[in-house]
Amino acid sequence: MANNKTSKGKVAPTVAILMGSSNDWDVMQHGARQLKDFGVSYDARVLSAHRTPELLAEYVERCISGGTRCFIAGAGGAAHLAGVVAALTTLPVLAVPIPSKHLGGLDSLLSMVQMPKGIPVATFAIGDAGSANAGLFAVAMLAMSDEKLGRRLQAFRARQADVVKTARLPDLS
Ligand code: RP5
Repeated sequence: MANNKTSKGKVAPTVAILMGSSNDWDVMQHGARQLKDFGVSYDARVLSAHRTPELLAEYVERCISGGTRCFIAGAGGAAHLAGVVAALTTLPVLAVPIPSKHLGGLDSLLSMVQMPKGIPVATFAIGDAGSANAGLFAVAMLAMSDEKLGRRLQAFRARQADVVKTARLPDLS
């Protein structure tokens, strides 16, 4: 698992992926996978807004001073991790609601998407798709100032279009 390791050995990752529990990794790995596939350096790390608030603040500060461009934060339940990170930085914070045991992640989604006016977090879909899309959105933001990355993103989209164009449905028997 890519936990607590900075890919490509940089001082600060281009994208910092945070999650409230190691149990969130099953979902959060999908965003990490997108970043890895696009060659974007990332650091995936377990830090909790309520269990380790000081460590979280220290880490966010290290990322900011090291040149990190955005944060992806995944959490479940009363999911305040993304909001707390956003309170500590003006860098973009992308929020991934983790499916929860009792409410299926609706609690996580509402906790993230209902941030009070003034401290935004960009909230994605619950679960794997949201995590992957947060990774792809981070790539899209970075591609605004990186032509090569932009071309790779366009090629990725073209491959998806090809799958649809060549889709064949089975005949009825
Ligand atoms: C949050 O509480 C985590 O993001 C996790 O999704 C949820 C449950 O945590 P665990 O009990 O699985 O560690 O802090």
